[in-house]
Amino acid sequence: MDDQRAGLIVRDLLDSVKEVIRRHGVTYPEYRRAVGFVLAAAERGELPLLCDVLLEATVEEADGSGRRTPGTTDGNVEGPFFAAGAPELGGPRPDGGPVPLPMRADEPGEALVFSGTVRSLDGAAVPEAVLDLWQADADGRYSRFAPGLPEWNLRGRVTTGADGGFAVRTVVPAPYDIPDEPHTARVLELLGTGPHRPAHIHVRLEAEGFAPLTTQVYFAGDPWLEQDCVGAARPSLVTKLEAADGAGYTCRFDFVLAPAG
Ligand code: MBD
Ligand code: FE
Repeated sequence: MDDQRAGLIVRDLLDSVKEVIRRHGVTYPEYRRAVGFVLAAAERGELPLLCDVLLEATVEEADGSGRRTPGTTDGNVEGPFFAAGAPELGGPRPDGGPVPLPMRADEPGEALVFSGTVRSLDGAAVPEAVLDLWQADADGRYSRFAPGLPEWNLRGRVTTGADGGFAVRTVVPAPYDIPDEPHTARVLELLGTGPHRPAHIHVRLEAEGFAPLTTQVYFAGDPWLEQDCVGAARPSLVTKLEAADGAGYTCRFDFVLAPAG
């Protein structure tokens, strides 16, 4: 971004904020309190969460990169919990079984096999596509951000096979709540938005010759799909949890990538 564009945006942003200050006759104590609120949120490390919850879905919409091509999978917000460098889990197993995401021996929650394909717009399989997956555990916690979880718990990179297929074994993620993040929760309370996100699995997809895709997969019937505090959940990204023979669930999602450039 060049300085001219940055200057334009900063000027417009300030004009909007000043207009609100004037319209409401904001008082000195209110102003000091607002500055203190932002400072305290920053000191607690909440700013990435707060900004993503309040603004990222709008940025994703306005930017629109990677989801302009009709017929390709919609993008979705990355959120504050991506971590680069997740373990490489490789391609499909010779026996066709799902590749387990790193998890605890006694990982809580319902077992889930998440599988699908990666294809191009013409329906051709995309082999060697890399899916970088990350999700909350059954308590709604993300490793590397919540204390007490193994570093890469429920995070990993898998590669599609010759038929464009992938399959991972994980657990059903819990809807994400924001109860332990007081500043973000407070803003959502003031807005009258609940502190909930529908359960979801994040994915960053990369394949040679294709535009990278950052998106999320949601589950039908989730009570928070219509009240996502981030405003990001989309019907096109909803899949269905099916009870598996034996125990747990399966779900499928077929991704369609746009050509690079
Ligand atoms: C999340 O888990 C998330 O995915 C987003 C976008 C914002 C807050 C929490
Ligand atoms: Fe998330």
